[in-house]
Amino acid sequence: MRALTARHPAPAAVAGVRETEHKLYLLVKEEKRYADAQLSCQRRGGTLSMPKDEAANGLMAAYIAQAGLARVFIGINDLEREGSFVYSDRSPMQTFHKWRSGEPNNAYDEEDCVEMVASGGWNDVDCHITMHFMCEFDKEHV
Ligand SMILES: [Ca+2]
Ligand SMILES: [Ca+2]
Repeated sequence: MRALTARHPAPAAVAGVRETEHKLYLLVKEEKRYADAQLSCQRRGGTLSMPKDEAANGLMAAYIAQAGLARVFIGINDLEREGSFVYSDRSPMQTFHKWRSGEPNNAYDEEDCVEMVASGGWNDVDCHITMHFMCEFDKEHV
């Protein structure tokens, strides 16, 4: 049922789907904390979206902007080791990044999760705030 869930998500909860040759992206318009957002993506058979290159980052940013949203959780965090950011598949961040000016700043020593704003920039934020989020799915797995 994973494929069905990913390709035919509940209309009220989502704002369409974007796809590339290898991936599907799904913006979920439910406000959740980071951990609950990741669980929600996993239950659908995916993970929080991981912008690993310019193309993926641009696609995600356009999707957020077109949905009229200001920010969403994406699949990057430094929960395990402060300042050591990893993607939600646990792979370490490589050279590509889109941190906004002055970020990541780990404000109040409490920012271990990451949001993407509609311009495509990244900011570390508190994991316990709630916001919309974006999942991604490998096509070979859906
Ligand atoms: Ca941090
Ligand atoms: Ca920050």
